[in-house]
Amino acid sequence: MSFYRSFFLVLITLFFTSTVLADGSIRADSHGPVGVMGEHMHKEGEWMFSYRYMQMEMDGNLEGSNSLSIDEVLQDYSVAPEKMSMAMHMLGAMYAPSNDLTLMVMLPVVNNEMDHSMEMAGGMGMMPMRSTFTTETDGLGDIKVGGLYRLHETSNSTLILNLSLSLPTGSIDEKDMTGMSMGSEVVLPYAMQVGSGTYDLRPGLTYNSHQATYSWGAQAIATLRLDENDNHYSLGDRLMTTIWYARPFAKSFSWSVRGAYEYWDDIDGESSKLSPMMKNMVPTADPDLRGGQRVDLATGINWIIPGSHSNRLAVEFIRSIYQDLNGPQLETDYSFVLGWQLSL
Ligand SMILES: [Cu+2]
Repeated sequence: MSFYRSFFLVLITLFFTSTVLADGSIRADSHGPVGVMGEHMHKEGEWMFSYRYMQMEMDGNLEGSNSLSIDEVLQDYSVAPEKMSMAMHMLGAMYAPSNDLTLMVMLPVVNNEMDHSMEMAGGMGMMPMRSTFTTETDGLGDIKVGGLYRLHETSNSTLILNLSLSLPTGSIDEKDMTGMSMGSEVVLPYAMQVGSGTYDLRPGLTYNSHQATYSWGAQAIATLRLDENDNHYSLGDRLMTTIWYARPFAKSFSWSVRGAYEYWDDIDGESSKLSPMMKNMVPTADPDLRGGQRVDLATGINWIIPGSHSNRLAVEFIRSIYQDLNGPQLETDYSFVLGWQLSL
């Protein structure tokens, strides 16, 4: 066999191999880690439906980056938040009317639970009395509608403009009994509400790069409150930035590592549904003790279910490694996200 002939055979083999790879095997890391949203686009005419379950666990109080014990919080307040668990079911749909534009809608259903310790002053010469109580809220959260616009593309990278609007569909009047409400239901502090009550603009940028053996991406999304809600406050603006690295393995899997930084402001205004005295009794009712910043590290796995290139399962575990909070404010320990995605 002549040199030219073998060279030609190798070229043809390479050509068909790369065609098969580009055509037949969609990589699991063609979508980012499941905790990142709006990070991939679709081809014209494609639909995607998704379900995500997200849970965040908060435990203990921080003032700045220093831990405060329950006893320390109770020196200044009669109620101290101890733990909070936030669960979210999120349904999503994506549709691409063209290769340059992907539309998306996200519908969250939220469940919040907060455990508190409470101290009531005892009578003359008596010890103060400690007790605990839990409040719970749930319901439809704020629906988000928006789009992803392709700003720039090369053979292995994409730059996306993210723009969505968060609608005030979630309630800001959620009530429950508290340890101090004498058996009646009262409107709960800010963190227990399931909605923001405001129209929020969410602009952002996402960059994706796909190489032969790995991929990486980065995203920054801001949440800007456009107005004041019916209870005369608006939650603080937020900035979320994240960067990730992913590698395919075992044909239909990929694993990822990700870092994230999030900053959020205090609340503007003060809820007209909370008694002004309440912020002296419990820190969660103080609009000036809601802001902070946090650094997270995450690791996850994406899996394309073999046999059907349109079905994906993914999981991501997120650990908070640094926080600086206007406190006393509850500290985030960890969260996780489970997701299922179906492309049509
Ligand atoms: Cu999608």
